[in-house]
Amino acid sequence: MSSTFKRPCPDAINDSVEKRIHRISIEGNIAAGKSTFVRLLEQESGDWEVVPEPIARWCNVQTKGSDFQELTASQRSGGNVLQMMYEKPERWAYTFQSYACISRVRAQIRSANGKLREAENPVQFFERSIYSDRYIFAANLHESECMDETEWSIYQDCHSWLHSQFGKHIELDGIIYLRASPERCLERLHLRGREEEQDIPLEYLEKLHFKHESWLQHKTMTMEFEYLSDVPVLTLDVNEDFKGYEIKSANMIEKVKEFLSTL
Ligand code: UDP
Ligand code: D5M
Ligand code: MG
Repeated sequence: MSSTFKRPCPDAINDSVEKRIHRISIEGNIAAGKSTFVRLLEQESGDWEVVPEPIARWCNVQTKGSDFQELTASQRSGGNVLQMMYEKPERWAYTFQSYACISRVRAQIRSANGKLREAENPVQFFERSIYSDRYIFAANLHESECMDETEWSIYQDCHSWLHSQFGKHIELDGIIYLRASPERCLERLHLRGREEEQDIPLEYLEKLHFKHESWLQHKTMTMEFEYLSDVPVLTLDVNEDFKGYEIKSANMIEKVKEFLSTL
C-alpha cells in the first residue's frame, strides 16, 4: 500500500485551501477604523487571517520580520512616497498609486499561512482592495488633475493586467464597509497623528467619502470588473467609537459572522 502512496505536492495543497478561502475586503475612508477593526477580527478566530494594508512600505517605516527585507529594498529606492504624494500630488500621484497597487497585490497573493491550511472555514480579511486603489484613490487623483490622461490610462492598463494575472487569488467574496462621516474620520486622523496626513483637509475626505458611498451604498459606480456588482456588502456604522467598547465590538463581530454564514 505504501508503495502506491504519493505525497501530495505542496502546490496542490495550496490550491485546494485557496479554493475554500473566503476573501473579504474591509473598505472605508482614511482613519475610519479599518486597522483597529481587523485587529479585532484577527483575535476572534483561528480560521481568520488578516492582510493589512502595506502602509509601512509606502512610508518607509522599518518594521520587524518578513517586511524588513522589502522595506530595505524600498529604502534604497529612496523616500517616503506617501509624504511625497501629499506634498506634491501632481508629481507623485502616479508613482504612489502604481506602488500602492503592486505592493497590495504582492501582500494579498502570498499564499495563506499555515493556520488557514488547518481551518475548517478559512477566511482572509484584506484591508482594502485593488478596487479601492483604482476607483476611490487613483480615480480621485485623476479627477483632481493630479494624474494626467497618459498617466491615468497607463495606470488603468497596468491595473487591468494585474487583475487578469492575479485575480484568481484576490477576487472578493464579500465586502465590509466601515462607514463613518468625513468629520469623524478627520477627528480620528488627527487622533492617530500619522505625520504625513496632518494637512489633509476635510474636503479631501468628503470626496473619498462620496466615492465610497457611490460604490458601496448607492451602487452607482461603473467598474470594469463585472463580478463585483454581485459581491455582497455588509455596512457597519462606525461613527460611534467601537474601540474600547466591548459590547459594540462584539456586536460587530456577530454581524460579521452572520454575514459570512450567508456567503
Ligand atoms: N479609533 C478610535 N475609535 C474607534 C476606532 C478607531 O478612536 O472606534 C482611532 C484609532 O485608535 C486610530 C484612529 O482612530 O487612532 C484611526 O483608526 P485606524 O488606524 O484603525 O483607521 P484606518 O485608517 O485603518 O481605517
Ligand atoms: O491609510 C492609507 C493612507 O494612504 C491614507 O493617507 C490614504 C493614502 N492612500 C492614497 N492612495 C491610496 C490607495 N490607493 N490605497 C490606500 N491608501 C491610499 P488608511 O488610514 O489606512 O486609509
Ligand atoms: Mg489602516
